[in-house]
Amino acid sequence: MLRFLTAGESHGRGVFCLLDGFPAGLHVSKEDIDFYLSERQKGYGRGGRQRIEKDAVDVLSGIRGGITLGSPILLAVWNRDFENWQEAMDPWHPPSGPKATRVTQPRPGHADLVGALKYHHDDCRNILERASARETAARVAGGALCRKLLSTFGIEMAAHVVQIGDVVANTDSIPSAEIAGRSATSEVRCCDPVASENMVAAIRAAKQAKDTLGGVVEVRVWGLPVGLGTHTQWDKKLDGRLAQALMSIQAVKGVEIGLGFRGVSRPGSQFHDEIQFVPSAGPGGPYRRFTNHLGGLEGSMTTGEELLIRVAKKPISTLMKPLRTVNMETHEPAEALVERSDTCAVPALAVIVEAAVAIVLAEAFLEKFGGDSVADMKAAFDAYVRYLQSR
Ligand code: EPS
Repeated sequence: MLRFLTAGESHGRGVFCLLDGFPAGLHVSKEDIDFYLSERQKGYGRGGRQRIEKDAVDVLSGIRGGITLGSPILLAVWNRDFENWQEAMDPWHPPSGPKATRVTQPRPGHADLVGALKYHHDDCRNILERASARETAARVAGGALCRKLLSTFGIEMAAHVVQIGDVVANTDSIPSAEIAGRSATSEVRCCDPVASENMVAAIRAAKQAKDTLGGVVEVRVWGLPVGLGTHTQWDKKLDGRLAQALMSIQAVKGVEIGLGFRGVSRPGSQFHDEIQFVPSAGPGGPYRRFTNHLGGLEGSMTTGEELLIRVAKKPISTLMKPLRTVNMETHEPAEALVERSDTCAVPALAVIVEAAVAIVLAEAFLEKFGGDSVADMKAAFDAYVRYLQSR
C-alpha cells in the first residue's frame, strides 16, 4: 500500500513529503523532480515569494544511486525565505523580530479564523503557515516520483489552464499529446494563444485593482490500463479518491469528471459512451468507446479511455484591497490581513493537479499490480495485458 503525507510550514525550514510503500527499483534522477518543482513556480500572476525561492528537492531517505530502495522516501524542499523568518518561526523560543506580530485580523476565505478558533490559537499565523499553498511544493515532489513510476508503464498526463476569471479557452479539440508543448509557450499555461493573451490582461487588470482571480484547469491522462480502482467499496472508488485528492488542493472548490456539470442537460442517449470491439494489444483492452463523455471512468474504474478531469480554483483570499473582517482581540470591525501573495496561481494549479492525480493513480496501480519492486509490477502488468487480449 502506498502512503503519502506532507509536512512543513510556509515560512518554516521547508516542506516535506513522505512516500511509504513506494516500490524498489525505479530509476530516477534529481532532474525528474526538480523540473516539476520549477514548473510549479512559474506562471503570470505569481507574487514575490517565487523570486525568493528556487525550489529543488533534497532526498533524505529511500533513494540510493538514482534507484528507489523500497524503503520510505523522505523528500525535502527547503524554504529559502526561512532565513527572513527564523526568529518568528523558531520552534523553541517565543516569536520575535519584525515578522513576529500576531495575526488577529483573519482573511475571509482563508483558514485563519476557523483554524484559530478550533485549535485555540490567538495568532492566526499558527494556522495560515500550514494552510498556505506552499505545501503544494511537497506534493509536486512526491507526485513527480509517482509520475515517473506511471510513465514506466506508458501512462502519461498533461494539464493546462482552460479558464482564468471570465476568459475561457477554446481547447476541446487539442490532441492530448500536444498539450504540454503548447501550454509551455504560454505565460498562463493555456494552449489557446488568444485566450492566453486575454488571461494575462485579466490578471494584470486584477492586480491593478488589487484583486485576485481564480480559474479552471483540465488534466488528461492516457495509456491507462482498464480496471484501476473498484466499484466494490465507497472509499476505494477511483473517482472518489481522485476528487478527494484534488479537492484537498488549497483553494480548489470543484472537481468535474468527464462532462460532469456540463453534461447534465443531455439525455442518457447522448451521455453514455457506446462500446465497440477493436482488437488491440494495449493495456486499455479491446473494448473501446465511440465517445468519452464519462472521462475515462465507469463504475469508479478506469475504462482504458483517457481520464478527463477539470478542477475549479477560487480566487486567492489574500487581497491587497482587504475585505471586511473582525479583530479577534478587540471584536471591532477591521480590515483583513494584507500579506504578500499572488494575484492568480491558476497556472501553478496545473502542475499541482498533475501531481495529485499521479499520486492517486500510482496508489491504484500498486493495488492492481503491486509488488515490492518495479520488476514484480512489470511481470503482473504484462500478464494482465496478455490476458486482456483473450477477452
Ligand atoms: C506559495 C507561497 C506563498 C504564497 C502562496 C503560495 O508564499 P508567501 O505567503 O510567502 O507569499 O505566495 O500562498 C497563498 C496564496 C496562500 O493563500 O497561502 C507557493 O509557494 O505556492
